[in-house]
Amino acid sequence: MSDVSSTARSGFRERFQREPAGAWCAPGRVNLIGEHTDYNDGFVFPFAIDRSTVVALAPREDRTIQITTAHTDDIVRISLDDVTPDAVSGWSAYPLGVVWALGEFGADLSAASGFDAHIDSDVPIGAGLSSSAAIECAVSVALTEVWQLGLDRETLARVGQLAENKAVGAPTGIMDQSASLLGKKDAAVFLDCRSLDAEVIPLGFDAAGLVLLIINTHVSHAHATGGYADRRASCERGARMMGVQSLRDLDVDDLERAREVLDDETFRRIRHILTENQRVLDTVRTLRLEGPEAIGGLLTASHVSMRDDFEISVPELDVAVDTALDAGAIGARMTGGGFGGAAIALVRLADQAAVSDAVLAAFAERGFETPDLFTVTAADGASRID
Ligand code: GAF
Repeated sequence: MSDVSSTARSGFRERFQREPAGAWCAPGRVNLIGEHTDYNDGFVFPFAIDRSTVVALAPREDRTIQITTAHTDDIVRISLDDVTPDAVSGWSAYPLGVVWALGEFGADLSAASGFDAHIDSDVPIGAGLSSSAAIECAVSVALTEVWQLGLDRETLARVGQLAENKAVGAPTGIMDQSASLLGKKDAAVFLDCRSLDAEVIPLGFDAAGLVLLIINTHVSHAHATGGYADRRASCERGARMMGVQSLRDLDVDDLERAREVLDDETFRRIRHILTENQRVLDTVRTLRLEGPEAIGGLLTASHVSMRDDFEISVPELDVAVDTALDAGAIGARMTGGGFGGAAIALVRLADQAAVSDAVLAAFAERGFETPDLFTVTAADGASRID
């Protein structure tokens, strides 16, 4: 993090030939459990990770916005008066989408200054660790302070989600931005996506001698296209056919009726959501009562449900999960929207090397691209960096 913090500032100086007014950071997230439940008004249990996006920013005297990133030589320049979802594209849709969305949430930008901003990040892109939410949240906390908007974090999560839905075009839920904004060190965020009530729950991994291993398969995924939107549509269709406003209005006791009312595919999609909501509740309860060693089976059951019922896994994720479990992980699952990205494995520190070696060997044996393996810890949410 400290590296990105200093490279974001030095990148700003190089690109804009002046000092930034400040730097703001927002973490990526890993979802421990509760997948595709957020846009169904359900429960999720993600945590902010120790990998962040940093935006170094300074206001301007005029209404021009200039944004650069460490990942390209582009400089995107636009007037504050011209920022709409249709006017933005590519990587700049994330920060500029936030500018537009702040206005949609009541921020009065009629007298706001333009700004120069430089973005740097050590959240891996395309790994299912929410590099996009990290950009949105870093920009929204920066502009909230610089423009003195006084918006709370729940609103900023909605701002990021709106930017993603309308400017980027991905029909995603509220989980990623909530984790990035509300995360706390060594804890996960238990979020009710209907009420947006959030509770921070200590994980206790370190004290239990556990680590959370990320296995980035490098299989790329994009939520603005294909499978993600298709799964969301299935859930909405299932809710309509069951006569409820959202799948949150159902629980596992409704599965028998769902089996009668729904076609087989829609039934399996809905079974994933209803059982996943229950697994989130069970994970939170188990963590509290028995500690993190006891949640492994729930993580693995979540993977099986995503593989067989929701059908959003890919062979690389299945091999990562199965191999990690065979090599001693106490639980493992794909994380994020699916169709690629990363798996997580909850592993005893003493087994970390054996699990990593086994996964690398299994990927090599099948001719899969070599995965990246690294651990993450739960970190604080978005903030200004002093
Ligand atoms: C992606 C989305 F952005 C989230 O809103 C969530 O739906 C997740 O996929 C699946 O749980 O990260």
